[in-house]
Amino acid sequence: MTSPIRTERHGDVLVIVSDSPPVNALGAAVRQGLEAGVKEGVADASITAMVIRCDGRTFFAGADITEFGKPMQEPGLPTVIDMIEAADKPVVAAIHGTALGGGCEVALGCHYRIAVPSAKIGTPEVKLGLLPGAGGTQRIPRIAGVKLALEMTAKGDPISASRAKDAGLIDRLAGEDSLEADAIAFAREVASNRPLPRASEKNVTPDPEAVEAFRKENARRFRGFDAPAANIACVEKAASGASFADGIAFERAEFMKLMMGVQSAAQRHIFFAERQAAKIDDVPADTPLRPIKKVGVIGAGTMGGGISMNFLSAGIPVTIVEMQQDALDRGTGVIRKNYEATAAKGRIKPEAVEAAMGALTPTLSLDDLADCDLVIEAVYENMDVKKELFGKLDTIVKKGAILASNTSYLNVDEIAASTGRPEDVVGMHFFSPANVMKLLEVVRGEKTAKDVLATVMALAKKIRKVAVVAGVCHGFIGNRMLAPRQIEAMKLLMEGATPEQVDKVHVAFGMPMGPFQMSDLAGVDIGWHRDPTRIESIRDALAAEKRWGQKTQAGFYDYDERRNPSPSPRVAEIIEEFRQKSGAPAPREISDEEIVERTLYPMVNEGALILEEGKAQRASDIDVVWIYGYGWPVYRGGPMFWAGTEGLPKIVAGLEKHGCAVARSLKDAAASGGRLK
Ligand code: T1G
Repeated sequence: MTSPIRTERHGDVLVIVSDSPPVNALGAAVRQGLEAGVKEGVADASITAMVIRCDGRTFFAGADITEFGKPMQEPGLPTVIDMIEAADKPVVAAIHGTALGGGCEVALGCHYRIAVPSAKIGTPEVKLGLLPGAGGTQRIPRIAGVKLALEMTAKGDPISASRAKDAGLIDRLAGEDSLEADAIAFAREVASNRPLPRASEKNVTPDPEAVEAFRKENARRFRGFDAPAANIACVEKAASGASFADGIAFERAEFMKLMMGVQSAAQRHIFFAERQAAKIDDVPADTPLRPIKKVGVIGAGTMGGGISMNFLSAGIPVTIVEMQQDALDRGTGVIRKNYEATAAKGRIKPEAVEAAMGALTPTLSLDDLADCDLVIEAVYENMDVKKELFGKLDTIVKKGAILASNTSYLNVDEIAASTGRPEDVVGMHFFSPANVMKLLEVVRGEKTAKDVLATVMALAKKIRKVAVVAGVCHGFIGNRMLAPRQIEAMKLLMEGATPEQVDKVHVAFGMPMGPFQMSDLAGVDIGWHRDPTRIESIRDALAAEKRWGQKTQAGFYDYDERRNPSPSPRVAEIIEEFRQKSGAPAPREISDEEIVERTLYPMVNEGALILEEGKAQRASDIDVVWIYGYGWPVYRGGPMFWAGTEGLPKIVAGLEKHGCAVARSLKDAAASGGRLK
């Protein structure tokens, strides 16, 4: 097999080139080729300097994550990097694209770094539950100081080439289209520099205050994660006066601990699961896409406004329709306010606000949607309303346009049947707030055309959503699994648990909030029959007293004017009244373990049923839904991955203990020692 690495001589400069699509990951062949290339340059007396660069879209984007968990083939990345740094001739890293993880570490092992202005460098290992394991935690602080090293390693976000240059991580900026030539010229310029600058030989300026401050200000963000603390500890070690060798030994030990841990396995699982979710097994990757140049959104409420923003922010014009002028004005006003708030935080430029608002066309007439390539309805969640609307759209919108419903539960096939073009109908279920939440459930109707699906999946990536294909069933994937969780949570109240106890267990598990906090946020009155005299559940009793959640400063909790929750004595009374009225047994002590078994295990069971019915393509898709739609802790890998780490036999036993009908596939997988696929 030919090596992905070749060497090219440019006079007295040897250029070592990696050509290993898709991202020049530093797999064994690349490492072996790099090592051979540098050795060639060192051994050749006619070579005065070397350049390392990559073909394709990016400089090395990191270690090859697919190799993790397998026996490591020599040479290891640290060995290659140390060899580069120890070379007695200058080695220049020529960076484009994203020099990430091990890629960043290779660059830092080089004596000099040159990058195109559009390049980014970073150490995102923490997002995989890891840390830079090839010297990054020791070299970055030696070059750029403790503060930036903490930001880069413990948060994992890449920085721009210009910021990297200001910090000394990049020595020079190249022309956007002349990287190789500029790198060769730069190599010639430094060829006779001695001593060669080696990051490992620099000292770190201690900054204990910065470390403590960083820990404090990120405590909430890092809650539950192992990797951030390990990254901080490695940078702290580098700044402790320890030798580079001791720092490396510490880094290696911390890296191995993380690599062997469940959290990193979970986060690596999600890394690949998210990319796998973008693939539809029976839709070829080269399916021609329908061009989407103009989008129509019907409904300018919270959802319609948020949905519109996704497209406006991606530079796609939106025509937004409402029935009444005041609702339309309110809706467009909220969109502007959201953009202005983002600009005020410096996250977008003021001119981006005007560009987005300039691409928004408000109207009261559906006829103005005639030339849209995609129309998304976000109107009242009622089947009759949606069927009537789609019937009208069928007569207005041009042929070939995609008609999408943002419904979160309803039958997309039934909606499609109200048009003469069911093949053009699809569900696009955004999660509130639609301009923030990354998940998009793409609901595939019986007749939805393959190019419609391919188009929507590609569009999702363009508007920076994580899309997962769901089949038509009540609640699709996410909300369908939410249902048994909420039902069991309500039953637990009848049996003696309190809302705050159930929520506390979920928050301790790593969820952003528990079932009752979520109800109060979304609205206790969502889906309520609105008849205060008809009280058939605890929820009805709350809704009847206008305890609709945060919006009425009372729901399962009481709220002060700043929406801070506190346990509600009135809710405790309501539960007690309801318990007595329904003749339920006296309340009992309920363990946290039982709360997990009763509320999380049924979600796994529902996920197994979803897979049995073919309403999700794969178990990992279900994990992606829950990570990006509901904030399931990524370090637990999603409900289905977590079930595997819990042990399927334990899940099945827990479900049976509480009288839950266990899905056949779950039972079989538990019995065979397999897993849900
Ligand atoms: N290893 C293996 N495959 C990778 C990969 C990697 N590092 N990065 C991407 N891929 C695959 C990906 O699965 C997909 O495959 C294809 O490349 C395109 O990716 C020792 C231990 C670089 C910003 O964490 O952030 O170095 O689906 O769809 O949107 O300290 O990929 O086509 O078959 O994401 O243009 C650290 C992870 C590793 C970077 C490009 N590095 N990658 O984004 O394309 S750990 C990372 C990314 C490490 C060292 C440590 C992104 C990207 P397929 P894509 P993209």
